[in-house]
Amino acid sequence: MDRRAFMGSITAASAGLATGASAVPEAGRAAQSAPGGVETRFPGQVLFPTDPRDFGGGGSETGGVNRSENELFDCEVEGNLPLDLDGAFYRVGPDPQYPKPDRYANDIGFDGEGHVGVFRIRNGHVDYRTRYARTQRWKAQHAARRSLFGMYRNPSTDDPSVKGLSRGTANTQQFFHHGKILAFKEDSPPVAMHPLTLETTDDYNTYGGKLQSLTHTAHPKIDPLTGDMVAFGYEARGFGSDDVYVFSCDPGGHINWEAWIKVPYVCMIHDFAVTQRHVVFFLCPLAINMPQIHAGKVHWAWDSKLPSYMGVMRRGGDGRDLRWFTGQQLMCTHVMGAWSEGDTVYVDMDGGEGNQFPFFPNLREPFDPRKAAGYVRRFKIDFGSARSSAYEVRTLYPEISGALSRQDDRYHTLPYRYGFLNVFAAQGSGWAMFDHLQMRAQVFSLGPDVRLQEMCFVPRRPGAPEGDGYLIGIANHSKEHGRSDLILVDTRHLALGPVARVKMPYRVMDQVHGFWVSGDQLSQIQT
Ligand code: V55
Ligand code: FE
Repeated sequence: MDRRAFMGSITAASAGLATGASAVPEAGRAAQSAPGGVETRFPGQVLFPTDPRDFGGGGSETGGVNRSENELFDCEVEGNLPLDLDGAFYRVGPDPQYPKPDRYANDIGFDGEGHVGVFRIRNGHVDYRTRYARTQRWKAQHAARRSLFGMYRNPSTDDPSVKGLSRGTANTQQFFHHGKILAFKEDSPPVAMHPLTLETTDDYNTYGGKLQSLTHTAHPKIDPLTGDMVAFGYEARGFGSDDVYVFSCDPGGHINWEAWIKVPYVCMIHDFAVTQRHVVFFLCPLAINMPQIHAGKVHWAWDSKLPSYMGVMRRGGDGRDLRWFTGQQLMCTHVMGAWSEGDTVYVDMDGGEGNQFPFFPNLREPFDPRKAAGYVRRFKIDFGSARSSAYEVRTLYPEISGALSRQDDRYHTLPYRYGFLNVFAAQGSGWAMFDHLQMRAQVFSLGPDVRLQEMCFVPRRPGAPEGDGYLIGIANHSKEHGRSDLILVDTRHLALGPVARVKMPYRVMDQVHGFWVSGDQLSQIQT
């Protein structure tokens, strides 16, 4: 998803985007959703609403949707794309397949169908391809030529014909593991895709039938020492369940550890932290809200009476040693890095002091954009002390606000030095690089006319030291007809600007997250 939809809400102090979707009268919306007059519409007519707050709002004209599966062989490249750079940059985001019926037109952007794009980079050449994930949902809607699934994570709003199908959109993040691209949505098992063709090979990937959970996080971690992928699912035994399933899967795709735990209350657990010794879950008051769900609205609401928790358990154990630690109320979404020193656990996440997602209504107080501003927070949890029941947390770089934390992904589970954050400032979006050893921050930006999507770190070459390489990501021009560039910046010379630009002739599909896969890994794939 584009910054406008994802982060505009977080940073926009002004009215418009900060209005919770459900706060807008639906009658007013329906009228706006049919430009040119309602009488020209027939049931199932493909026409997206004009109001940018609506699902697919703005349609193809103003970038509310893309919907176009693209291929571009040998993209134009400006500058010096390193000839030894070999790998693929994957991206995924929600891209509404069909407009919702009027009564669900105020559904949120997070409910769009997952559209995956890949830039394959090798020998100075770049080939681009995108495909929708052929989810069960996508296929049913494609056959019906209309939307069949209602509101975000609210199955009671679905067309009766889709009962029993996965609601998963595969729209949030993708990982490469055991030879597959797995495209994730946290309410469902992933979709498996061929890494080069992006053909969907499994619309409901359960690791050979062994996955016990009905859900699967979009933010697994890969242990660089073993190659195991550690993941979890929350609401794991079905809608609203307080069960969490934690597991790991070996490089062959076989589940080799699993445990079940319970949460103190059901809330969005978007990311988690994994160290060599521990698994950590962050809970924040974005909680399931049954009255809202019964009213045909979205799954979550912000209830500031609920505490934030860090839950810590031993990795590889049975989960019975899980303990919950409380502290300052925060909404943290993404983990930058995490490590353990003995039984002390450190977790770095970006987060704000209040709700960061205004499209999930606040139950008790108005949405406060100042509290939504995200900063890097370092949590310290003393799992070794039986008496400790609180986490400590401090803000690391109070001068830099942003979201979508990343690190050099080869340092998942390990002590790490370099972190990255996507910055949203009036003078332009940026990519921040933090050196936690020197507590130094640098910010890369292309000015106010270019919006940067989430970046991803690319090692300079296999085995390069931590943080030595490039940041890769999409830059959308507000001029040049909204065209996109894929840009590559050297982490040693952020101030020198992009090393190379892949000049796209159009605006590419929007993303939530991106993922880099090295050429070494791809060379094992059959075409
Ligand atoms: C997030 C994104 C989602 C979602 C839940 O931070 C959380 C983000 C794109 O979908 O369903
Ligand atoms: Fe995420």
